[in-house]
Amino acid sequence: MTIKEICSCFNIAGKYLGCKEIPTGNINSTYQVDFKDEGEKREYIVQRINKAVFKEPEKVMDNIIRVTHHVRMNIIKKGLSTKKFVLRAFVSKYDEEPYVIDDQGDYWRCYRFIANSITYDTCDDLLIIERAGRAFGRFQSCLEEFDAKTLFITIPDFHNTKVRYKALHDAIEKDPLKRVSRVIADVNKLLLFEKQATELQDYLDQDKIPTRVTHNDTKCNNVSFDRTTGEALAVLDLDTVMPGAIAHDFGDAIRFIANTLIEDDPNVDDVALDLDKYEAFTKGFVGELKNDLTCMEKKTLNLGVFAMTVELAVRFLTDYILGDVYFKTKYPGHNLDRARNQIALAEDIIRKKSKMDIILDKYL
Ligand code: GN1
Ligand code: MG
Repeated sequence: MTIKEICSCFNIAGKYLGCKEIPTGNINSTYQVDFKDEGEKREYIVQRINKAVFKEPEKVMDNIIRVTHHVRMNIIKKGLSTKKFVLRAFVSKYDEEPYVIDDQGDYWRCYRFIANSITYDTCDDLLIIERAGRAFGRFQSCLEEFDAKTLFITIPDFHNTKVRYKALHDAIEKDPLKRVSRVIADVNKLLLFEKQATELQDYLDQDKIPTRVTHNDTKCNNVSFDRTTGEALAVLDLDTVMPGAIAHDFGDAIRFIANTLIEDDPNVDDVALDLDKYEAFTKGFVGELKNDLTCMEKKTLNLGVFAMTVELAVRFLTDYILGDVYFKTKYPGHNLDRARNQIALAEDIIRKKSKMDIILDKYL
């Protein structure tokens, strides 16, 4: 089905004008769609959910609908605009489900595009970074009373770093494309990190840190900003909202936003953790949440930065070894570049750990 035909199945008012693909995500296919209604242009985001990754898209959408409903109620309580601060998913004309299934059995969904908003794949503006931190913190605090146990686990063990390491070991064992010999040095570095990077999972397994509703994909391009005022608006990409640890969200955000380079830049010698960016995000995120955090959660935030960076390195390298079957790639070796970039970042995080601790303490 064409994007126009998909759109015609959703309850969208007005006339379809056209669409363009947004190539940033590594998993789903995303299109920005224009409509004209009552003389005004209105924009929507239409996405095909990757079924190889999300095996049960209905459950992904069920989580999203319930979480956005809960966030919406809290946004109203805070006196903020629900059109700006929370995603709204459209339902099908035919059965009112928040998705449409096409003739190939693929699931599509449609969100309202937040008017006059923009997202940043990279960002050097410390105020924007601080606001991104505040937005993820606010998202978290809006979901404080939401019972994490009621969410579907749409990708089991998503941030279980131990399970991610197990998958790497299995991939090395299988070595289906004979790629392992090319990445021995990278594998060895990851093995050195394994004990420390899986410590956070130990704390979760032993209930030393609480399981909360977490976003689980806190890249800065998952926050929308007002183009004119620079204000942080809604948190986007709620596919992986599931039970998790706050340190996952903090760590994932820092590994992405405070990297001096974008996560797939092959110039690994220039990869480093930018402490100013680290501080800006920490100020926003921790500033929003510190009164809600347990002592152990506070202690494990920086461990989360290391764990999430290593976990991504492990996931990218595993996918490289298996033949690039999970993440979308733009060229052969793309996953290997991503893995090496994250390994270099992890090495710098080890070097800067004590400086990060001093900065974090300032905001706790
Ligand atoms: C994937 O497609 P995107 O950018 O939303 C991945 C995340 C990774 C990220 C790395 C469901 O997210 O876990 O951190 O790529 N999402 C899934 O860029 O695996
Ligand atoms: Mg995502």
